[in-house]
Amino acid sequence: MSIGTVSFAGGTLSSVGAVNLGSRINIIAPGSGNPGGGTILVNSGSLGVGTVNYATALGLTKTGSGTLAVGGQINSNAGIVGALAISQGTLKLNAPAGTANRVGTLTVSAGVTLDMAADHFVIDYSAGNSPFNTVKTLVASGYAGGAWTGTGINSSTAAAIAVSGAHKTAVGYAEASAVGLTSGFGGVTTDADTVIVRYTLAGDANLDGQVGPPDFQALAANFNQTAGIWSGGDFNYDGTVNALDFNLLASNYGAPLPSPALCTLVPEPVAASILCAAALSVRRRRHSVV
Ligand SMILES: [Ca+2]
Ligand SMILES: [Ca+2]
Repeated sequence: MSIGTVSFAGGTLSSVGAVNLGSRINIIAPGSGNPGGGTILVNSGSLGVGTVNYATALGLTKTGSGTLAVGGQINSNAGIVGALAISQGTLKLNAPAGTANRVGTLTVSAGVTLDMAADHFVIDYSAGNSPFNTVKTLVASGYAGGAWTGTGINSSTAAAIAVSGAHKTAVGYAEASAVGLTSGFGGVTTDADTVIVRYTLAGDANLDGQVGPPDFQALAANFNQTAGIWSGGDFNYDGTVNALDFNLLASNYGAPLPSPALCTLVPEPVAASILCAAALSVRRRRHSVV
């Protein structure tokens, strides 16, 4: 069964089988007789939808143990910061390459999964209400020791590459202000009150999709610290910035960001001696400045 446009103005859309909503879901402003926003219940299997377009700050709630697979961008219109709550099961992202999903609030309940796949995600929060620590905890849970199969925020793309890829990928997170991304990211609005989450290479501290000198410098500046965050060099989410994180960074230094289709074609990592030479070169420059 395929359906075109569905507009949510309150209520529940329920599926127990395979359904594809080919176009988009509009989260429309509340009017007389409806509360705005709505719930998508997927009891089992997978429900596919196109874009999710917010025209109201009220939100979309995903319930049921099945998967809601979003095949387009989740985007709040300019000036709107819609809510997304995943209360049960899994919500899987799949926005077009280079475009970010954007919401105002994200709620992922315990034991529930946001599958980032290879996406970018922006939470444009209200001042003083940063979800940074919540996102940090959710991503650490999804990491699952490197398998990327945990609940919380994980990535099925990173999970596939964890099995066979030469260059490990990850879900990085940062306050936009910490990585200089306060004037837009992935084609959507960002500002100083924004948390950015993206699929990228392990070691990409500044979330630019590459592992290079700025990432090494972030790690070096925080080495041996025990309150580690991704943008400060904690690439295995254990809270400490140490050699384990350096090894993740070094194995991806200068590498391209792989996709699942490419991971089996990517050659073995660049020789460790070259990586270390590059890293040490950066370190020497830093020390010479200091
Ligand atoms: Ca980087
Ligand atoms: Ca670490």
